[in-house]
Amino acid sequence: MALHTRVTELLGVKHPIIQGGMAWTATAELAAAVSNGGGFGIIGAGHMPGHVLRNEIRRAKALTDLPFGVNLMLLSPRIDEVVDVVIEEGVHAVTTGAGNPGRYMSELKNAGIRIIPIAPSVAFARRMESLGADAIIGEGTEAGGHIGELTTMVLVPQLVDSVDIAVIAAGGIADGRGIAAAFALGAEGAQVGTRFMCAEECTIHPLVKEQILKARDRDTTVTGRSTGHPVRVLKNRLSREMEQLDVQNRPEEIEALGGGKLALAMREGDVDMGSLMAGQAAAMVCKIQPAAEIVSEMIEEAQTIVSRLGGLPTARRP
Ligand code: TUI
Repeated sequence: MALHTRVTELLGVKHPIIQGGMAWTATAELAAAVSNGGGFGIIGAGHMPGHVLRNEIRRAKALTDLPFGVNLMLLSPRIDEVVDVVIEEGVHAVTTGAGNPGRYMSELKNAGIRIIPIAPSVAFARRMESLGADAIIGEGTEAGGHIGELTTMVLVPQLVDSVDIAVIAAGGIADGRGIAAAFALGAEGAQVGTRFMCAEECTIHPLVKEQILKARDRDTTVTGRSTGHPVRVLKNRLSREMEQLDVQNRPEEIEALGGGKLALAMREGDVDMGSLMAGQAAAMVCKIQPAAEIVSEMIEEAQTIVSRLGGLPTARRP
């Protein structure tokens, strides 16, 4: 049974799997490999300056003829130049995270770029729909990196009941069971981050991949709650130091300690003092494999489950 939805239609892809736009992690190589595998690859712009992102987009174009996207990290001080580059280079769609993309929506839409904001709540999703979002990603607190409060299981069905645009589930999805569960909740696609960190084409440091493969169920924690920007990471020396500062309510020192630590982990491989942003599903990632194989394994497993359950649910609106 093909899993064709409004999301596969919107993104021009074979399978309803979107790769998470992970900063310092989702490079051109990974994005192109996911798109070549039939999913929707995404370059994570993170804090990149415009010229670096331009280069990544051009490299991805050289690696695939299929559509791919860019994740705009809205806390970036360089977000304005990043939006300009995305418009100049042209990508199929953007996802946005860590804030409100409202002020960029008309510019992006006028350039023909589809906009898929990440929403941590129903109110935010409704606001995005009214501003013209093409779909919405409901990201639960199981996800890695900067997170909201609600779980995927509770957030996604409420989004499905609250907006007319398609909902993509994210947070805690690392195998075909997660995809099937997302569909059962009414989602029309799934965003997968952590599992793609262990794709062969993912260029993060091998020592970080090793930490993900070793991770067990309770090995992530949330740091920085007192800063207003809670971040889920694999536990290490940095997360323990941050936890101390959190209980002492010293948010400025957490922000200072966190600066540059994602690159330290992902590029330098410092797994003690680097920020090992990853989701709870790290515990479910057990091998390094090509991105295309991750996509096909997850889809085949989801299809088997969906047919065993007797097909996809029909939309339920109150
Ligand atoms: O954005 C993410 N995950 C991220 S961003 C990131 S880089 C970073 N590094 C250090 C501190 C903070 C960020 C690492 N991981 N996921 C999507 C996401 N978006 N999660 C939560 C949100 C979000 C939060 C508030 C989206 C909108 C929002 O709206 C606030 C408002 O304006 O109402």
